[in-house]
Parts: sequence; C-alpha cells; structure tokens
Amino acid sequence: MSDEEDIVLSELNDEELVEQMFDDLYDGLKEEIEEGVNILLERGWTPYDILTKALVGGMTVVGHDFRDGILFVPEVLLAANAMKGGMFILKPLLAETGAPRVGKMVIGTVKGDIHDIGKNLVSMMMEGAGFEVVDIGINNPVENYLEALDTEQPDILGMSALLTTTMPYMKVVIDTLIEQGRRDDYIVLVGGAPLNEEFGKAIGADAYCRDAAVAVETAKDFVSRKHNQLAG
Ligand code: B1M
Repeated sequence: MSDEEDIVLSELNDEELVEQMFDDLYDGLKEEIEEGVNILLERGWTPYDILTKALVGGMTVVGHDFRDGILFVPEVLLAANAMKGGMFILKPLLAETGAPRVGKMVIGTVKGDIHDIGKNLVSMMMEGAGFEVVDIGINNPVENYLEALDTEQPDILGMSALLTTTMPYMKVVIDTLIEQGRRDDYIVLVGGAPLNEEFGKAIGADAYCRDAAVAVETAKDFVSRKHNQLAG
C-alpha cells in the first residue's frame, strides 16, 4: 500500500486538508475532492471559502505546471473533472442565500474556447447573489449570443475567454450588437484569465471582471444604476 492510500482526509487539520486537496486536484481524484469539500462544509467553512481557497487555489497550481509543460491536457482534464465534482456539491449551497432576484444574465464562453470552469463559477456566484443565469455553454459563435439575448431578454451579457487567441472574439460579439443598434440594451461584462481592464475598455465592454466575486459586485452595481435611471 502506498503512503497516499493511508491518508484519512477527516483526520487532517484544515491546513493539511487543503494542502492534500491541492494534491488530489492535481492528481484528478474526483472522489477525494468531493470528500474534502464535504469535510470542510462539516467543519463550518463557507461554500465561498471552499471554492476560492481549496478548489481555485488547487487549480492555480495545476495551471502553473500546465504552462510549464509538466502537466498535459489529459491530466488537466482530470483535474478539471475533479474540480467540477467539488463545484457540483457547492452549487446549491451558493444558490441558497435567499437573495431576492436582482436581474438576469446570459453567459457563455466564446467561439474557439472550451474552458468553462471560470464561467461556471461566475454563474454559481451570480445565482447565489440572486441573479437568474442562463448559461449557453462553450464555443459560442456570435449567433448563439444573439439568439440567447433575443429569447431571454437579460439585463447582462457575460462573456468568458481563457485564451489569448479567443479573447478578441468578444469584440466581434460587441461590434455585432453595435451594428444592430442594440449594444446599449445590455450591460456587457467580460472575464477570463488573459483579459485585463484595458482590454475590456478597448473592445467596448462595460466592465472587465477579475473574478467571480468582482463579477457579482459589478453586476449588482450596474443593474442598480440601470434601475435608478429607469426610475428617474
Ligand atoms: Co487550458 N489553457 N488549454 N485547458 N487551461 C490555460 C487557459 C493556459 C493559461 C494554461 C497555461 O499555459 N498556463 C493556456 C492559455 C495560454 C494563452 O492563451 N495565453 C491554455 C492552453 C494553451 C490550452 C490549450 C490550447 C492547450 C492545448 O491544447 N495545447 C487548450 C485549448 C482548448 C480550447 O479552448 N480550444 C486547452 C485546454 C484545456 C483543458 C480542456 C485541458 C482544460 C479546460 C477544462 C474545462 O474548462 N472544462 C484547461 C484548463 C483547466 C486550463 C487551466 C489550467 C485552468 C483554467 C481554469 O479552469 N481556472 C488554465 C491555466 C490558468 O488559467 N491558470 C489553462 C480556474 C478558474 C476558476 O479560473 O477560468 O480564470 P478562470 O476564471 C476566473 C476568472 O478568470 C473570472 O472569474 C473566474 C472565477 O473567479 N472569469 C470571469 C472567467 N470568466 C469570466 C466571465 C465573466 C466574469 C469573470 O463574465 C462576466
């Protein structure tokens, strides 16, 4: 039996457990991640802290080794799958805050891009804050966004991109909205690891959101401004 098989997650203190979850995420061990999440919940951790400190923290380590050529796509896919197992447990808990409905958002990852963990996290946090979220998934051409905007009539359009090669596609979507004279019908929020504030401005988005918590705050801020304008 290897040392790893001897580890009993529930016997570790919080710090050791989070450390072990980083390793388990790295190794793509979904069941262990689910167990770790449940233990932290039992110990009174908030779903948000588990998400950011244990899961996102672990995925950051994976990201570094992926960049450095130590991990490859199949391993990263397993890590992503393990992360999703943990997120699945937290999702209903984040949505349980009882917050009144504050607005509606359509969100999707842009064409050519299949990264969805960040987008899913943003969706979960937005739902938890009382937004209705329509997630149109990954690899979305402009037509998909337009169709969802027509059908759903949201306050907010959210776009995610994780690749430097796909982030310019956000401008294609925004430019199409401008051409159709409907850009100002929506609050356009963009996010994803390679973006920054400057890029958000340059493509004509209303705001760039560094992470899911910022997305929630920004969305709330813009929606309340919109409602105030309508009222005034
Ligand atoms: Co990819 N990948 N990947 N990958 N991958 C990155 C993005 C990369 C930075 C890794 C690296 O080299 N260090 C690199 C991009 C380099 C670049 O463009 N500069 C990269 C690459 C190169 C690739 C491939 C090209 C690899 C290949 O095939 N050779 C390929 C491309 C596939 C494609 O999309 N066409 C690829 C594939 C994959 C997997 C499929 C294996 C897998 C994705 C699985 C999945 O998502 N279901 C994967 C993963 C997991 C990653 C890393 C390791 C982790 C991404 C992640 O989930 N982070 C990533 C490295 C990294 O980012 N450190 C990497 C956790 C997540 C919570 O954070 O997504 O940043 P993030 O989301 C945050 C914020 O950015 C923000 O809030 C979120 C929560 O706080 N946010 C928003 C995100 N979207 C938002 C939208 C909003 C608001 C905020 O709207 C309102």
